[in-house]
Amino acid sequence: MRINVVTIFPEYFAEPLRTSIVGHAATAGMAEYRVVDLRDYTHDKHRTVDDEPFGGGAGMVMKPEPFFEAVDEMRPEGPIVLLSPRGRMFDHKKAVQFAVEEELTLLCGHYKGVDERVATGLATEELSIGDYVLSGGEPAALVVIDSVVRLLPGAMNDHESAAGDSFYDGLLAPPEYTRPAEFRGMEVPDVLRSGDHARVEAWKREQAENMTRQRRPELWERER
Ligand code: JA5
Repeated sequence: MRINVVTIFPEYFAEPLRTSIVGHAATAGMAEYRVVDLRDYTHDKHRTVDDEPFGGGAGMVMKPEPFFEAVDEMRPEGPIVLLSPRGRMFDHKKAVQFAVEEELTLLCGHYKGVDERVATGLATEELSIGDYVLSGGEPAALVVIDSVVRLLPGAMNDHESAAGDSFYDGLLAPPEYTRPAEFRGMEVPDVLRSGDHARVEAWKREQAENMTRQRRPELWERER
């Protein structure tokens, strides 16, 4: 899968895209990242990407032309996503949709926002990763990349495997423990050390259900 990113901070992506599962996917040829500098698609000496808003108001707005020219040159197939707090909420279902695409393009805004014509005339969808303000779309783009790339076939080894993740079957994952069996007075539940596989699986299921009901009632209702 090819993932394109348009940003005024290409360096923001360098280390994350070389690290962990996302980095391994590229090394192993399952993912290819193309990060382009929005300023390379400007035509003035100062490489200007923003301008004053029509109708006045504080702050600057990102100009449409560099985004359109960057995407024109990439000729991408598949979804073109503008990361924006106004977008529909990104979730695991959307990550699965993206993971079966051949190509995904992510547009990162900055300043007060992006000219609306980027949202309506260039992006195929607008997505948010949560109800909080970011200074730009870059952290959100990395979140989308991570959640999508780890789903690509072969991206994860058996230890990391996507099966059993929170959200894999719509429930939060049950608690996990490793050695030591007792640590600072806190004990690992006996059932997990019983060696009784059926009891262990029943306990995990029950824990996942209780955890989901208590912490994420809206997920629990969706599941039923
Ligand atoms: C802010 C100018 O989904 C959370 C997000 C917040 C935020 C995003 S995505 N983009 C921007 C932005 O601020 O471009």
